[in-house]
Amino acid sequence: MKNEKKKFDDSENQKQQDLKFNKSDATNQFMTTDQGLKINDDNNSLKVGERGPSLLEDFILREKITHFDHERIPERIVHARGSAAHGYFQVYESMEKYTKAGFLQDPSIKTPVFTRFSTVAGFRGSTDLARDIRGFSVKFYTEQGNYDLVGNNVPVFFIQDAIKFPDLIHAVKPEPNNEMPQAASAHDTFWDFISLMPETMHTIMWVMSDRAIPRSLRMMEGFGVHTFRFINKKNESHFVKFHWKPKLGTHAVLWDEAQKISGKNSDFHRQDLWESIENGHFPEWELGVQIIPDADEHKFDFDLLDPTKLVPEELVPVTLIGKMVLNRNPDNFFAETEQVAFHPGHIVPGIDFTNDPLLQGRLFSYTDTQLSRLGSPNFHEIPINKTIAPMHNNQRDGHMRQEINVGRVSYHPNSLGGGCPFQAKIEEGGFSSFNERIDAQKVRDRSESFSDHFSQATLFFKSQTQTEKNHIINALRFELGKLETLAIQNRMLGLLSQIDADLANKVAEGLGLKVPKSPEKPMNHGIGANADKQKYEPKKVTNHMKPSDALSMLKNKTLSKTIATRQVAVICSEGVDRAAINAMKAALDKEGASMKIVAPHLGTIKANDGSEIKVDQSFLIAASVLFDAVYIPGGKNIGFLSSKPEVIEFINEAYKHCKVIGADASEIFSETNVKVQFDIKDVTDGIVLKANEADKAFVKSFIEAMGQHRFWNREKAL
Ligand code: HDD
Repeated sequence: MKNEKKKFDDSENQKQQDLKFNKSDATNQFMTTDQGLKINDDNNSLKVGERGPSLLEDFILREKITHFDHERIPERIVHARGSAAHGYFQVYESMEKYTKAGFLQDPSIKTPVFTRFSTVAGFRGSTDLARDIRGFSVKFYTEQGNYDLVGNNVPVFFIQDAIKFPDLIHAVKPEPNNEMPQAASAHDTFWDFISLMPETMHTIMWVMSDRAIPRSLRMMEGFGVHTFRFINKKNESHFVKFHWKPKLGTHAVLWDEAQKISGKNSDFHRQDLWESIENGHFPEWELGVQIIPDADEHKFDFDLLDPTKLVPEELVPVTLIGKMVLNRNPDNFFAETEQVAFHPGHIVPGIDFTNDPLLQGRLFSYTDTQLSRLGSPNFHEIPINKTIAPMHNNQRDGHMRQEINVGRVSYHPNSLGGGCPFQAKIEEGGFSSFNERIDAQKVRDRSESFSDHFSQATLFFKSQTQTEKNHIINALRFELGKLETLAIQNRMLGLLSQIDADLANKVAEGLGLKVPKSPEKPMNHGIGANADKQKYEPKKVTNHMKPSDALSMLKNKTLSKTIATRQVAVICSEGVDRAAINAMKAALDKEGASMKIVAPHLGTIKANDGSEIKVDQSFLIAASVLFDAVYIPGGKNIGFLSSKPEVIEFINEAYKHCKVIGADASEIFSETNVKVQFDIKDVTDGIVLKANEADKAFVKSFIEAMGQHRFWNREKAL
């Protein structure tokens, strides 16, 4: 049996080989039917005469149309909209002290991964920029079998028990009578459910924050959410929380921007991921772990098994243990991104579950959903899902079975097959569940340690900067403002008042309502009919948690000053200063950022030195929301551009969204909302002006300002 174990010296290549085996490339090939028959005419069906009816006999037509009719499979019930890429994971140093997981031992091994990002609520064709949690699923093709880390870009979840998942999803999906709204939580059914389930409050704070509208999939954190276990060779267990930290920092857009991007380019995130990989800017994340000794399980004010809670990084620091690089786009969206099947139950020795009741329910749901989506228990044979580890068992047959199992033995134990396939001892890599002792009564209940629904919601809100708080308040004003039912708005205000009085008052002000003096007690709805109501009374356990900088995107700016892969719109017309464009381009290239020439028409424009400049986008196509910064070079074009309504709108919008705007001449702003401060050294408002033609510091100041990303002082106080 030992001979069976293949050696994977370079396992990244191994997965690529596996996929290649199934790849089809039609270059220089004849067109054939599915049976390999060469096709002579793919443009006309078989008819009785040129103008006559088609013949049933036309097996070529029937085969083609039949296949077409069955091209669609059911989309994922949640996380239907997704984008994915291949890459690898590499551990920095052996984690053997904590886990025996093979892929976490050897820094020289690159484990192939396939990573899929998604939104939760929208259909497969919905916009990327919906306000929503993002899925962050990583399939590690390890030599011990597939390991899937199926997480989100938010470290907590709405509900505590999987039995409420169908309710949550029914509530957030488009309403069933009229299938509206698409990919949006701003409607009555969602907030009806939320307002009756106080346990959702912590996650609601995250979803109302800018985390729910990322600038790029490459600029999001990821979280395993649940507490898992690491198990080492000595069978010792440690609790572990997983984090993905993006090298480009965590960034978001504004809600006004998100809505406009959805109209201008609903594939904004998908395209951004695709193009950055095509251009060789491979997105990278570091894998972080918070490790908690088993003995400390009950040391916290919250329950480690409660998925609505996070472990503040200030209490247990995140240790970075490896990196993931995404360096290859899929060849075929359907075959890979659509057919990939993740499952939190795909684990390897060295990693194990905890009794988090949400995780326990997930362990059932994912295989079940693949059966209806991919249509067969053989979904593991689809190339993207296939393990690179040797795979042998006695499972047989089923729809679309690919494997041809030889021999007469398909049972265990057997003597006719020499006892094969063998069971593996633990030392041989056999999986064995952590033997946690459990001694309890069978109950349909929840632990009292799960009943603090507000402390961490408050912690999150309090940890934000004023700008971020304002965005949360406005998000709630938007979402609740769209509701038709006053009672739901009032219930929500009641719940918000338990999180933070200022938050509740400001949201109420925006809704033209008052925070109720004695909020309705929603837990009377969200518990079992015979439950002890006293026990379920939501508690606010602690106020002693200090604000956590790690929870704020603006305070927690590790490595985020980079402007790599950021896009600058360069607004031009005839007579533009070529040298100015060249200088900016050289500086941006050096930083890994890029520019697009935006002009009144496509084709080319003539620069001041008579040379031709290729236009990337016309004013009709471009919009400031699709860029990170704007630059208006000098030359004869300034006079023409400064009165153009499209240019004024472009600049005003970039200004409103607090983006960096650079210009060679202040006249460009004459008709815009931009307030130019004439102290050119001062770029605290993100407006960077060239002092004169010889101003060498200008480009540098522009790049530095871009590193600050947004200038929030332009936003008005609420
Ligand atoms: Fe789930 C898909 C993440 C709770 C049931 N889930 C899905 C995906 C992600 C998550 C990222 C998309 C996978 C992909 O890209 O194909 N889900 C989570 C997280 C949860 C969570 C982080 C809580 C911590 N999920 C959850 C519960 C249930 C499900 C409680 C059911 C009881 N999730 C599913 C599913 C999906 C799914 C219905 C839909 C498509 C799929 O699995 O393959 O089984």
